Amino acid sequence: MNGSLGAAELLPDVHPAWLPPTAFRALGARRVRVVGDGPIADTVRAEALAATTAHGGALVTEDPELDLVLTGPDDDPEAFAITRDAAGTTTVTASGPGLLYGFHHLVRAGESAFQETGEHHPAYPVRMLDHWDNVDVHPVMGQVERGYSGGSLLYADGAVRPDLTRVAAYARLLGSIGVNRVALNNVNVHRTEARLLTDLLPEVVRLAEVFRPHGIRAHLSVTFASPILLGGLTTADPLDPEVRSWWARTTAAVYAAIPDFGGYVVKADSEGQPGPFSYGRDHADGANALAEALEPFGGTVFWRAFVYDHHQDWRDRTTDRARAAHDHFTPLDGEFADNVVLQVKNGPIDFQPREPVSPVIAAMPTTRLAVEFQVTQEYTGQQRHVCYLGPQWSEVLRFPFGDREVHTLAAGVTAVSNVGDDPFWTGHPLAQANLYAFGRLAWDPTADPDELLREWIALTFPDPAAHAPLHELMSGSWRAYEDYTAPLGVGFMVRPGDHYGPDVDGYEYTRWGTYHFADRDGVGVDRTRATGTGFTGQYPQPWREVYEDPGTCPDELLLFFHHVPYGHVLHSGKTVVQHVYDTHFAGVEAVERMVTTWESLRGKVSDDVHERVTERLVEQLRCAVEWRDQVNTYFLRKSGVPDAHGRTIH
Ligand code: GCW
Repeated sequence: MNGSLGAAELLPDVHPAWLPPTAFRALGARRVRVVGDGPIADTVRAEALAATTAHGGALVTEDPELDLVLTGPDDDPEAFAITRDAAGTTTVTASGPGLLYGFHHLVRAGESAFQETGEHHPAYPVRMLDHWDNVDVHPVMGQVERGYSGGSLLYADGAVRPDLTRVAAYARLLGSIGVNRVALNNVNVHRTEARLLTDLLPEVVRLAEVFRPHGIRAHLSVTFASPILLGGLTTADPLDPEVRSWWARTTAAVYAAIPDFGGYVVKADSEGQPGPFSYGRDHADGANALAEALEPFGGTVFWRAFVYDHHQDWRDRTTDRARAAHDHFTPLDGEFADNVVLQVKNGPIDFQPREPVSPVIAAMPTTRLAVEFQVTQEYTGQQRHVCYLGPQWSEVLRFPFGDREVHTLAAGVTAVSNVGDDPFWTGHPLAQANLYAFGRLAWDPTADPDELLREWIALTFPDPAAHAPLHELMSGSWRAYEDYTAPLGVGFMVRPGDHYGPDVDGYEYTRWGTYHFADRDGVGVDRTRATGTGFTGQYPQPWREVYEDPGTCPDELLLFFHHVPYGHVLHSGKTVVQHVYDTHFAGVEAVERMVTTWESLRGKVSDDVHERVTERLVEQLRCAVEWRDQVNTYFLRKSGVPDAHGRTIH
């Protein structure tokens, strides 16, 4: 089938997410005309037809109340304009996917949007989701690396699924929030997946066809060793002419099959993946070789900055994983080709619930950067816990480096997807909000994440009686998660391997570079210039000073930057150890309130959703209690300082 799945074709056994028929209420009673041809216009037409059929409107060819018009080509096919004439007709014009975005803007904003006039543009051309899906089931990581929503949506039985109906429904959801690029396979590229670039390319063609009608371009994660692995060459040296010509030929074949192919995602010299270092070359040499092959076709290389020493010795206090991306990449600023985007994780270490913003983002003014977020909740409860991450991403995007907020320094945003073949898409039905908020923030990084949460709730849950309680349950859920897990930005007190649940010392003596250094006197990582690893020096003013001094460092990041005694007094007036106790009790209490609130929603949300979330909340509460007790007991035993309120610590 092709990808134009309209709302009328809702899949019976799949949750409609934020596009149930009721979401189209505002639009549906109108007489709607869609003018234009091609895949985007067809998608909009299918949507409009479904919406009007369900709500008593009609698809018309003349006298429309809503006119959706695909114009001739112009330079911003993703933008749309809304006008209103004296007769009361609202017209949306766009020259490409903007028509779809305009349509969904009206759906979301409801009646008021029909009165407005104006132009809308996405903040960036790059609004991308990366799938860490493997074609084959990996012996350790399973089919989706860090996937918490069942198997892969894209692949089954060692190939792209024969029936792509659900992929089309997914593409429809992404198109509705403005996501315009997907990478189709894991950045850790294993043997079978490497071949998506060559002999398995016809499979990729099928996927690209399904995404195209929703304005979404397909990308592949490729292994840097492809010329050896797939091309039979003896080297993958990026400066070798044969290697370059192999990439050129291979890439030309990809474009012959998929003319709107987006480009490559590359994890090189990172966690065991091959890269240019083997040949004495640097990351710019590596990225530029692939960029050269993609350039004639308008393709982009997404080169990841997640590079660090993953064989560190815990005894070595001079190596600091937080420093690694900046140390590796900032000397290369200005050396990357124009069609390279450096993909930088939002924090300097690894998607922890709380990290400072990566200093790399401020340090490469002549490189195109994309901020990478993790929608899949690897370190934030693995879709068993409610954890609405919109506020975290918003804080990052709005973080000021001098007079520029992060979103103005970036050329785009990317994120690791959280969907799978689960009937609710995301395992935890409320984790759909993260996917939604990511897309909406990628379109407008200045949007208020709390408003986006309200928007998602209103679209997803038809009964208004559910809206306020749901908002209350979810809006503070990231803070609650932060409260009952690793304190004050120190991070990584998770179980090694699967990264779920507490294990305070689990990573303390490993090779991964993620330590907290707790002893009987204190805890935290000294990353100061004065006495520590010097990481604070990677920040521009004022942050290099703000973070350097425990007196000015924000409480929530104190242990990321400083090793302090347990009696150190925070800005909040509490000692560090009392803060640990208090937040851990408070975090569990917050989850208990979530349970009660959710219970009150029985009958106000559909039974299947109620049942699934109830099941997950039982686990969240169990796990939060485990976190509270292990962390509190650990610090009581280390410090010997009793809880000021005499609560039970085991
Ligand atoms: O957070 C880590 C994950 C790895 C992942 C890596 C990365 C795909 O634990 O599973 O590998 O990040 O971002 O490359």
